Amino acid sequence: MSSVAALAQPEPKPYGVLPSTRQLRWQETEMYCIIHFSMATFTDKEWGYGDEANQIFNPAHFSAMQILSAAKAGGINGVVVVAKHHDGFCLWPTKTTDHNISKSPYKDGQGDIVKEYELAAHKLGIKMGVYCSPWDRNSAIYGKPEYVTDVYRKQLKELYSNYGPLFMSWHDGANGGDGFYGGAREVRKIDKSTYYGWEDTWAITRRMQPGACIFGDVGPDVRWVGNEEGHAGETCWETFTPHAEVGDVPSNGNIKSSESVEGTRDGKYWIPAECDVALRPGWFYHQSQDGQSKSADQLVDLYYKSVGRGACLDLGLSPDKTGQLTGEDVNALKHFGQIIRKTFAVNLVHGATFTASNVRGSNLLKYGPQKLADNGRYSYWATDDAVTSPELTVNLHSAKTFNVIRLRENIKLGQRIDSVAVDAWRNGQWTRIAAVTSIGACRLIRLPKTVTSSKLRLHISSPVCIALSDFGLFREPASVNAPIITGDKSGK
Ligand code: FUL
Repeated sequence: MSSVAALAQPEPKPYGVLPSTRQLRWQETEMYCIIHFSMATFTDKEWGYGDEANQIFNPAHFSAMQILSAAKAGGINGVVVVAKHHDGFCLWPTKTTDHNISKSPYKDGQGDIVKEYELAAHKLGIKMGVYCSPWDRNSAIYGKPEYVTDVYRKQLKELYSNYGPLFMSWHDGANGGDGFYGGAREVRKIDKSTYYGWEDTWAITRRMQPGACIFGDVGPDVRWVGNEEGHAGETCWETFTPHAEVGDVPSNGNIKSSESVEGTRDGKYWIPAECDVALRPGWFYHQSQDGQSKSADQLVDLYYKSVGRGACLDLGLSPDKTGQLTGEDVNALKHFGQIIRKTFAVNLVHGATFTASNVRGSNLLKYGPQKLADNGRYSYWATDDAVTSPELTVNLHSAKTFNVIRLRENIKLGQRIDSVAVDAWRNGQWTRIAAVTSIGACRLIRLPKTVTSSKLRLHISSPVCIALSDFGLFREPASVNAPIITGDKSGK
């Protein structure tokens, strides 16, 4: 059986719902960070009440460059700036409220932290996104329709107008409760299904930032994975049919989030998962949590459980009161990035021969190179239309030692594959070394120990012919379990 370049062959027909170009771009981002640095950093809280004096906000050494350089060293390709958290304090000079940076001592009221992030991100080649909390514990009119139309949506419009093209607009599900509310100091409950008028809000995002993926509990572009621990389900589908927790209409804050972890096989919409998790115990910096940041090893584990399950990893970073990441955090990121880069530097499949061995009369067709979104890194292999459960043999031509297997589908043609089992030829026989369900954009299988073999066999099961864009074998560096040494903030 030979593999043939099949440029003249018609491409396989797409299957089910498909990703948009903006979703493909988001998928290629793989890892980004969300940065919580605001009033709550100075009040040592996770959720500010909204009554904070603007004078409190005055970081002496804020450096978007220090923060984003450390993120980049960690392999992070995008940033979601928390421009306003639940306390309502805006990190840009907004016209919508006095609770903002222009009324603080920072740079004598001339500062704009969102702009500083944008400029640093641009210099470093990192994508820029924003989070503007819909819940606002400072606003006197929170709970009234005018808050949505005259405050929240105007804030979004300011953010969408002044900070370049955004790759994400992040919409939180935390909704209403007690707060300052202009001095009322009371509990305000809103109807989370209807109050924010998400359809109208998201129409603004689409109009002003057409390239931005909208994140929310229900997507519509990217779904919350249903936990803040940074992992997707062992099986995780890119497609999803959300259901409401209460009533019939699912919305941000009203969703059966237990279903988000795995998504839905053949779901109604293409809404892949984002796995968010903070590097430190809290989203904001707290001195009492120094020494408790996740280690590089823990981050590596989360990488396999998020990116390796077809999702993206959104890592929470928390600059301290000076306005920079601590040495401990900088080092964890640096070491994490080194491990990931080393692991995937050499693909041991290079030069291998692929054959579809059990399929009589069928060729394994190679199409490509195809553009996924921007990187153009995907050519792909497909079986004939009638061949839905092929067995692919990968001849490595010499013994290779590996402990990571990577599989990707050409998701431009939908999520087709149900499951893959992998056998290795060892001691004169086939031995099963892994079996997984759901592949999608990326599936990383981290084996419990290394395997040495010169030949592998994949059993693929799919309702339609397969379109596999990647099969890779890698070996993690020996230093994965090396201890983390805390260092200075420059990462030295
Ligand atoms: C949550 C918020 O309530 C947390 O404070 C944090 O911003 C996290 C990323 O999203 O829902």
